[in-house]
Amino acid sequence: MSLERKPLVTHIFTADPSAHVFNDKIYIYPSHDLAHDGKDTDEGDEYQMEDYHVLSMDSIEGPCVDNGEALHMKDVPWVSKQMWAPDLADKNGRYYLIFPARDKDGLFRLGMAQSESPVGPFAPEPDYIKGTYSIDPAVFVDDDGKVYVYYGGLWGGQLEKWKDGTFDPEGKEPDRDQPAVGPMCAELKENMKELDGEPVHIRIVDENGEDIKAGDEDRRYFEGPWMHKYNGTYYFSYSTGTTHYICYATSKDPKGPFTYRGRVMEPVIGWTTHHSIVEYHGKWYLFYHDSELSGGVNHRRNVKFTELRYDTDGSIITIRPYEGL
Ligand code: FUB
Repeated sequence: MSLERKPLVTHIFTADPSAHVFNDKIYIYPSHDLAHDGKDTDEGDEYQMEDYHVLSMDSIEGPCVDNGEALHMKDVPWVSKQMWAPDLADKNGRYYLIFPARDKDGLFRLGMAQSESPVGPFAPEPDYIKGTYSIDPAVFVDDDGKVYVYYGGLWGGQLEKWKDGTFDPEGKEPDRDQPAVGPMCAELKENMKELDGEPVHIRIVDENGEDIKAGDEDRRYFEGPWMHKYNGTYYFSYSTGTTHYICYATSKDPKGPFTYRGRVMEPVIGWTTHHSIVEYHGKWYLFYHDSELSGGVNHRRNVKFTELRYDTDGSIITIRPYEGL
């Protein structure tokens, strides 16, 4: 029986799935939600994750296997709490897990840990990647071998507090008629442990080339970036946070600007929506989460997948996650 649109595992809560294919198997790198009774806040205090488990599937039919704990925050010297949405890249025969967490000063940073196996265990670097901040890293290895990391999230993810590259605890989103805060993009060096040059803000523009505005909550970037390439075009997809959509924008350049194209998926059960897109055996799949398993508790989520289809003009056909179920 297919697992499509069903929780992939039910023995733990999982979220923020980053899916990849290695050696013909599907590997999923999720957050591991903890089942506490704490209250929701705008800062995301309810997302108290402490470790990572890697899930895998021998085929899209399933079953989905939990390969156990792959990294715990007690083994990462710079982390104080909240290991949020991770991603992974393979490079030169090794597997690099990139993850956000709060450092000892309470600032979100991005860290790296590596392994010779896609399921870990992962050996962390002693310090976070210099020059990084905020959350939700998504790594994209381009056809020419260049490695890009897209990242950033508003509110709990602190992105709006870093507008000029230094941390301002009072930093706010721009006025509603001003360009929205863009996600970040940085290149990684060959060693996968350092940024190669200064990170840049990614611009998301409308069909007239005008920046999407901060008040345009149906379309502006909030968190949860993903990059994939389809027919030579770069597709940048992301969550709009407060309006709970997954949207996408396209470009011929991995650093944009990206032109807004539409919605990948309508809202799911639960406040957050977070996804990845991967090709497997000639079909495309959206991995995502909702809070079905917990009956709607925002911080007790479960990962799922469904097929993603393109129209003939390359646009993504919007997924309505509960239609036909
Ligand atoms: O899982 C914690 C946070 O919730 C992630 O970083 C966001 O993308 C949202 O899914």
